[in-house]
Amino acid sequence: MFEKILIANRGEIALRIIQACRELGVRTVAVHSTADRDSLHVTYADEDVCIGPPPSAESYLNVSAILSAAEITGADAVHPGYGFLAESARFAEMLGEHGVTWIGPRPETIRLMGDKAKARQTAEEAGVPVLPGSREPLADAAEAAARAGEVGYPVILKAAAGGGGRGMRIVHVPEAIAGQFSTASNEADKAFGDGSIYLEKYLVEPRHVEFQVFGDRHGDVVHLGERECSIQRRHQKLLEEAPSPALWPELRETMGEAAVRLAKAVGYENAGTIEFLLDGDGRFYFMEMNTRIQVEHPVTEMVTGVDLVKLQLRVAAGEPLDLPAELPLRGHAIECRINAEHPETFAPSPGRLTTFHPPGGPGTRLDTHAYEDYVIPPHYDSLVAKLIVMDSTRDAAIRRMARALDFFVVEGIHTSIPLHREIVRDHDFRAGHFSTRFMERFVERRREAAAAAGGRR
Ligand code: MV4
Repeated sequence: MFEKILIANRGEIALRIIQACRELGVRTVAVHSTADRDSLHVTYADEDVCIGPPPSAESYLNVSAILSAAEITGADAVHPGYGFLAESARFAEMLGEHGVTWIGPRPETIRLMGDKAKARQTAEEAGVPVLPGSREPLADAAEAAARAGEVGYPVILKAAAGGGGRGMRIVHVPEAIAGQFSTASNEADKAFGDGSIYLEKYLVEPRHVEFQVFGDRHGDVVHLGERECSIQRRHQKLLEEAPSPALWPELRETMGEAAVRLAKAVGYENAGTIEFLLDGDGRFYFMEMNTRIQVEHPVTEMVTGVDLVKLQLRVAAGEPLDLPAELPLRGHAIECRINAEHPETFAPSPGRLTTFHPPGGPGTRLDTHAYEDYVIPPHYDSLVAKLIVMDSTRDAAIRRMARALDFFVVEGIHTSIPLHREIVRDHDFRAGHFSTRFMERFVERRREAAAAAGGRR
């Protein structure tokens, strides 16, 4: 095992990694911007290094400052968390050149899966279902029109260098394909320095179901079940659960086998997530692979009993996975991402937490870097806390989440807690009847209800 690792991140995930390290007896180095001097990850780490001013580009994305911090503190390894440099193949490579271990997959794997067109092709070659579409990036608007005609409308144009919803265009009619292709390609070129676009048949109301996979350095790969991630808004997940209410044992097995097949095909090491779109008839299609630990990893930890962050360190240190191929899953877990934002307008709401009373009790976990009087800086993402509950059944877990949300008091800023209280009481959510369009409908219904109430006044 490593003696000392550097954590190239901030917020709750930096703290989560420090917790794992403490239990493993690994010393920790925090890096931080000048805006994060009073952050708990700095307080709890054994050592800390200031790496720059508040903007991420000059601190948490500052590769040379982080490399220097690793060098001067003598860190054996770097854990990137999620976001920032977590999927930078170049950073992973540079660490290797400096003799520092990257706690994550090999740089080549990050690079391959970062190209969403190549990832799709790799999945297809591994025998994992993909939607009808283009195998290679589209050469021009004429080819886009030809392919779209073959697969049938609606189609979706995706940037090879995009991912997570960035640089996508849905096209419903042939008249629009050429124009949309050109706009998408130009935008992708501006945003990512790569205008490559590929195309797929567009699924209208899918669910987002993703499988947690794990590989070790000895060629062993397992999956740890799935997470249901359809409750999201503008590609930001709001609530995740494990298991998915849409799967049944045979489908879980088939999808899990597909996920493992793809991970094995690329010699996957460490933690990864294979995202699928699932239609109403139980057909599933590869969407993307994320080559990092994810925000929503705790729901998987709750139903498997596996500490995924500790496992990341063990596997990166060369230890074997030592997990059964078929991991038993127990109970049901739900996570609510509590954001510092207005529950109706979704506008960011940084500032001081004048009151912070977190909930506790059986089966209730809170992953957070927040505390009373902590000031949420305006420079980073708005995640304040992840409230995770588990219980024996989905119904019981929902009731536990409703209770925990009711007992969570935050004052001084706006948070998404009131929004989450509404979601967990929603009839369709409770019934498990929803798709990726759930929040669109939810916000629309709320607008209508507000308009009706206004009309009565
Ligand atoms: C799709 C799709 C429908 N059909 N691809 C969104 C994020 C990026 N990973 C790909 N995404 C989608 N790809 C086909 N062929 C619908 C989405 C999508 C979506 C997927 C998961 C969760 C939420 C979503 C919201 C809008 C669109």
